[in-house]
Amino acid sequence: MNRRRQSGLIGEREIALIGCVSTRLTQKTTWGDAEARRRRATTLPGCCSRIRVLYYYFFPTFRDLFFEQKEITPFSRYAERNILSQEFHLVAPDHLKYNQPSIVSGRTDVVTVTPWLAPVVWEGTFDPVLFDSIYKQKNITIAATVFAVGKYIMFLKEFLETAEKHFFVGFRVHVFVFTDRPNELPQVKMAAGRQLTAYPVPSSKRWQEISARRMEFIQELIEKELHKYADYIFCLDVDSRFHSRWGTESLGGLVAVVHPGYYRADRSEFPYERRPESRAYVAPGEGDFYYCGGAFGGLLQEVHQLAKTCHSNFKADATDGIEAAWQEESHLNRYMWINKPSKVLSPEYLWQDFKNINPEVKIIRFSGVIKNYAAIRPNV
Ligand code: UD2
Repeated sequence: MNRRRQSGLIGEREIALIGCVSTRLTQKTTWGDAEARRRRATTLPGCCSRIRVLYYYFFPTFRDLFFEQKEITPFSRYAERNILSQEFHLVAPDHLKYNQPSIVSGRTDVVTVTPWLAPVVWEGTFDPVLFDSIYKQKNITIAATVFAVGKYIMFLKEFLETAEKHFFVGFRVHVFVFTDRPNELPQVKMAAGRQLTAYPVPSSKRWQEISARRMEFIQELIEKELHKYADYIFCLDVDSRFHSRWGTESLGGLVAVVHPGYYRADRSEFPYERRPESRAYVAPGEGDFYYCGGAFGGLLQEVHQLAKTCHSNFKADATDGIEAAWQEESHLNRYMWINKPSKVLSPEYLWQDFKNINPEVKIIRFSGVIKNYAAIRPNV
């Protein structure tokens, strides 16, 4: 992250860049001399540019895309497909029949919107038919990453088989398995439009390292491969299985899942990193929710920014001789405190099999299986 972005100052170069995005996002343009720029700024298009400056500045994704020339390049195709309409322009097919929505009746036992007005997705808050019909028209590709390093490969078969039944059924899905045992990939029959790719990674003697390096490899995968064709990405724990629908209702800019172990707890009990020396530090009295490290996602550009930030903060911490309490989960929680998720998924989207089900949880979509840590991790 450079100083300019940290300080929030907007220079003439940025204004010039923003001025040209409406014609072609990836094109580098110069606006001539300072006088010409000043003249344009006083005309109607100039005013529009200024409004756009403010708009993009307050929406970090687009600010990054347009302000950081270096970061535009790998995402050029992505940018050309117009991120704005991809995410915000929801076109329903004409004559689609679905249940009449209401703004006065619905779920009253749970909160369905955050204080920054992001939806919190619970069963009964969305219409799956409507959602799928909207996203079918967008012809999207969803990537999923899952790490199966060492003995964790044993969880992969059930993860993949249940994903076939419940995870974005009917959509184009590309699952990437990061593993040190590519030859042990299970045979799972995948539906048309869905595929599986092994991505070799080194093994490790420390589970903490495996968990923590996920952000680095996710960043790498997006930069090397996914930017060419994927729209959304979800990053999931392998020691889990799907039980019911996880679909288009979960799509959003930056998407986080509230941890099933802490959603009823006071924020003072959240296991955030509490040492100020760490870049994952969250101070007492701060933090919205405690989010899972085992499931997060969103638009490719957003997840790239998240992975890159968490990876670089984790690395900088390591140089200073500190590892956050819950590795990348701690860094993710710090990131989400500052960069608010645009969609929050309820603990239906990552439950834990050892927990009793609470009455507000009407459906379990995805859950972590019970496991014997001592038997499967490379270290204790
Ligand atoms: C929690 C998080 C997990 C991570 C971890 C802290 C949830 C549900 N889980 O789970 O995402 O943030 O705390 O680091 O939020 N893995 C391997 N091989 C190994 C060890 C781990 O492939 O030897 C991968 C695998 O994909 C696994 C993930 O790393 O699902 C997380 O490891 P874990 O499940 O052992 O961590 P856990 O249960 O503490």
